[in-house]
Order: sequence, then C-alpha cells, then structure tokens
Amino acid sequence: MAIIIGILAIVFIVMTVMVLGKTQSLLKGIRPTDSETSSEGEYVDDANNFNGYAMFVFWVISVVGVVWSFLYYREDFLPEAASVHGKETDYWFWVSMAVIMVGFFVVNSLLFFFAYKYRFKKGRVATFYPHNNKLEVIWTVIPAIIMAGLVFSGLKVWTDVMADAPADAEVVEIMGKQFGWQVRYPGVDDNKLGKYNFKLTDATNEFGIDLADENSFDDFTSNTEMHIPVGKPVLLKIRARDVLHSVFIPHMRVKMDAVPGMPTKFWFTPTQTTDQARAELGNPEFDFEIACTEVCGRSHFAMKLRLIVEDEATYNKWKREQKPFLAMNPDYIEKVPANLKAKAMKYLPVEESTNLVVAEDEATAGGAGTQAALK
Ligand SMILES: [Cu+2]
Repeated sequence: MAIIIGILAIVFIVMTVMVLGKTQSLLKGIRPTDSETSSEGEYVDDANNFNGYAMFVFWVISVVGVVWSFLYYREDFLPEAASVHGKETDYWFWVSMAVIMVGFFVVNSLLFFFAYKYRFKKGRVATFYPHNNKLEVIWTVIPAIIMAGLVFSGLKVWTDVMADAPADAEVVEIMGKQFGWQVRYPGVDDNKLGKYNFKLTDATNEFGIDLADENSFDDFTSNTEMHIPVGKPVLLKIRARDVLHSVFIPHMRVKMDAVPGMPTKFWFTPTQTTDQARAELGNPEFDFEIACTEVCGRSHFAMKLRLIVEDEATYNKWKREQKPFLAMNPDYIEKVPANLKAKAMKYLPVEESTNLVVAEDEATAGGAGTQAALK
C-alpha cells in the first residue's frame, strides 16, 4: 500500500512539474517579445494537445484505480448477511451501486473524452447550441424515474424493517453502559420483560429491574453473550445506562443507537446459526458479534458481545438453564411487595426460601409459631 501511494505521489509531482513548465512556456509565448519570430499559436497548440492527452490518460488511470480498489478491498466489505431483511437491504444496496457506477462511468468517460477530442485546434469553431427541449426532457425524466424507483423500493424495505415486530417475536433487552453490553431476557415463564426504573439501579441490579412487577421475577440477565433462535423474529429492546452507544450486529445488518432515557428497538430474523456460519466459513472459531458503533469513551473499542444463534430447541434449553435475577440475588426478595412475595418465593433457591418462610413465621407468630410448626 505504501509503495502504491509513493508511486502515485511521484507521478503527481512529475505531472505538477510538467504542468508548471508548460505554464512557463505559455507565459513566454503570450508575453510581448523583442523578436517577432516567436509564434503564439504554436505554444497554445502544444499546451492544448498536452492537456487533451493528459485528460484522457488521467481517466484511463482512474478507471483502472477504481476497478482495482473495488476488487482489492472486496473482502473488507460487510460480511454476507445472515438475516432476512439484511439480504433485502444488501440487494438494494448493490442495485443502487450498479446504477450509480453505470452513471459514473458513462458521464466521466464522456467528460474526459470530450475534453480530449474537442481540445483547441486552429481553425475549429465551437458550435453554438443554446437549448434543446427534447434533450432536457430526456436527461431529467430518465434519472427521475430511476431515482424514484430506487427510493420507493428502498422505502418499502425500510418500513418493513422499522415496523412493529410480529407478536410472537422473541424479546431481548440490550443495554449499553461504559463499557459493555448487558442483556436481559423475559424468562421462561411469561415471556414478558418486567418493568425497570433507572432509580433502582445499583451495583447488583444493573438494569434497575423493578421487583414490584411480577413479570420481572423470572427475568434473567447476561453480560457475556446473547443467545437467539434461528428463523424466528427477534425484537431487541435497546437502551443505554450512561451515554450514547449504538448496537451494531454486522452480520444481521442491525444498527441502532442506544440513547439514555429514550428506548429504541430493532427487530430482525436470523437465517443462519453460528454452527452453520462456522461450517460455511470453515472457521470453527467464528462467532457473530455485537459491537458498539458510537464512540462512547476510553474503552469503546472493547464493547463487544458474543452473539450465539442456535436452533429453537437448543435456545429454549439454554433459556431454561439460566437462573433468574432473583434466584442469583435472593436478598432482593426484600424489594418484592408483600402481596407478591409468595409468587416470588418459588424463584429462590430452595434453602433460601425455607429460611425465609421460617423467618416470616417467626416474625408473625413469634418463637412459639416456629416451634409449633416444627412439631
Ligand atoms: Cu459504546
């Protein structure tokens, strides 16, 4: 790469020197001189010929450069889409690209070729061609139709992407914080995320889960990976705890800002499991990845989360193996209102819940109650 830039730099420097040299000789030509032998026309002819050829050569080099850079950087383009809408947005991206490239090559080829072909020649007079309605209509209507076609097809895909998620979508909450992603699942019992309140956030309850809402009893969290099922719509509920972050899942073509105080969302349907992607790429180490694309502070670069796409059975099995937040942090049973305690209790580890039952008995009936219960 450095070599190419070096060569280009030398080429441009040589060209600059040559152009400057030409300018000098041109100036000599138009300056009044003592002898009448110098011919102005000859200099102008030379300069115009040089510029004409230079235009032509420049365009040929540019075309080679454009094609070369496209092929060279191909592997750095976005990876193949692994979601339903991703394939559609990619399709329209490449259609737009094709149309733009055709326009680019036609217009610029003509521009540089005409600069070369119609360079100044002695005795050639330019045609005065002030107006042509037919031409005006053609070059307005054709691009307008093409652009409208692109805009409307893009708009259709965009409204599908931004529409409400299907009712059966798997709901997953993802929250950005300096510096990492945290994930919350609605649990296996109700598939409903419990309410949250930022005022309840503390070192353990990072989500600010509101345990006064019974939907939150079976919610579980993760800060190491996100699991989702293949072939099923997944609704990401996105939020940020401190500053702006942005959820980016390149393979899924998912990208949405995470804004403090303003929940956002994005739903998508994965089409490929992690295992399928690994087999296809021949790379057993491969993983889908969630990254942050909003520079959010010193360790922004480290805001990554592994995304595991698996078949529904494996996904459901994984979900059942996860322990609810309440089970991991039994102390939080105190935050549950009295009328819901019995319901919440079944999520606690066995020994914790018996202890609590005993403690409550003691609190209500005194020592005698417990003794009676033990008899
Ligand atoms: Cu970030």
